[in-house]
Amino acid sequence: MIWNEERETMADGKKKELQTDLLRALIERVYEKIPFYKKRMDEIGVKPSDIHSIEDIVKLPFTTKNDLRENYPFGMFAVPLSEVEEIHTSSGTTGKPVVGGYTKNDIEMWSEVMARCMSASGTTKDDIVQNAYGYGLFTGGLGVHYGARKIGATIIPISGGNTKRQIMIMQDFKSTILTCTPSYSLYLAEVAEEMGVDLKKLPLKAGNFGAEPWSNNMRREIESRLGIMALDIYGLTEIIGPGVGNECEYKNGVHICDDYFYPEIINPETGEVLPPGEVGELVITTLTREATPLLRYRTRDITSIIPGKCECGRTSTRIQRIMGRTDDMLIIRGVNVFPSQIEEVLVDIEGVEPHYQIIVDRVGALDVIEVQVEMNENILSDEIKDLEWLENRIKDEIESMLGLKVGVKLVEPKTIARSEGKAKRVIDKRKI
Ligand code: DLL
Repeated sequence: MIWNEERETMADGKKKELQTDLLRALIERVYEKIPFYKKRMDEIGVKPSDIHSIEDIVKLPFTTKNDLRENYPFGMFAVPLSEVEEIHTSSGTTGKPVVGGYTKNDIEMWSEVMARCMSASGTTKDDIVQNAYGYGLFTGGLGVHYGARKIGATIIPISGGNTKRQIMIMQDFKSTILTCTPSYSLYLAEVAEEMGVDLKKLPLKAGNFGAEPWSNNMRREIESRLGIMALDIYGLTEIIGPGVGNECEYKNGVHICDDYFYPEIINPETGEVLPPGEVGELVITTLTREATPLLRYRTRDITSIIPGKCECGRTSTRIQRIMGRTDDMLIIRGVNVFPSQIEEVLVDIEGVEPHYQIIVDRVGALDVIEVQVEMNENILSDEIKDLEWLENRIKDEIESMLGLKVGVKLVEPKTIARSEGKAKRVIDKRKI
């Protein structure tokens, strides 16, 4: 369902005009209000008057996570705190978090983009949204909340965790939409199975899953175990939170709300802008954000722009689902490895569960990885030689995908820690 027909199906020419107008206004604003940007632009000799069209965006400087850290907490704010209605931060576990501020208009814009994302997954005012993203400083909970509110749906603000209670509420309140991380949705399925509850028989019909990378195979697993349509929602605190984009029912890339968030793909090594189809780092400019506007923010997320238009009628730029981050890409003996590639293999293999962890270690001068994956109850009682056969099969499949030999260890069911939010897939012992 398209929430905002006029904006979401806008012709390319008109969209460009709009983006140009918004970019020009943005540049004036950040140059005047944020000393960091004035300095950056002066350094490279660019004035607001040099920006005539959206294509001139390439003249502007990038912003990095480090820039935000150096201006922590409020140095990048373009408005006084008295104008700020809400503050969120990233869930970063190392160092200071990234801070995002929201004015009244920012919250209104967030509600609008989230209404689009949730409508794309079929949410209407008649739906009951079980929102199991964490409420708090994390943007997941309140972002979904604002979108569902704008649509007029009934919200269950249950937040993450307390999984048995989630299942009970889901049954009793007849939730129709589920919002949480993809890994948590599978944990919900597992607990429901233990409780003897068949989620497929409940009225649940769809969900917006995001905040961490997940694969198409994982989608199939979620869809079959929960009996729903599972769509990908993307976003990050720096830009707005969830709501930067969402898949539509064609499941063919994430539609970016590009009338608010202007996307580019760059070569992360050189900063050069790459054409549609080429994989690189996603860079986003917030065209209207008032409290914490960002120019060409380097997200570190790896993806590509999908050429051509989607059958759904939306004209927005689409990106491939995020493959991983430049900073969680492992380089093992010269081979680039994203946890999502390993997941892709595991989810397709009979006998193991999509619960896994990748242990990276250094033996002598050599980096090695071991993939620990849970076997399921059905094969637990199999003979040792059958389990060895399965381990070898997983090794072979990963090797043929990555061109890299890895260790594989089958572990007992339910021994890998479950997460209520973002799953921790990589344990890097090299840093310890
Ligand atoms: O995770 C916002 C969010 C909440 C998105 C709920 C979707 C749903 P942060 O905590 O700032 O914000 O983390 C942002 O998470 O740069 C990506 O690396 C990753 N990420 C978010 N959505 C996806 C996704 C929220 N759909 C970081 N696929 C981003 C892959 C995702 N990675």
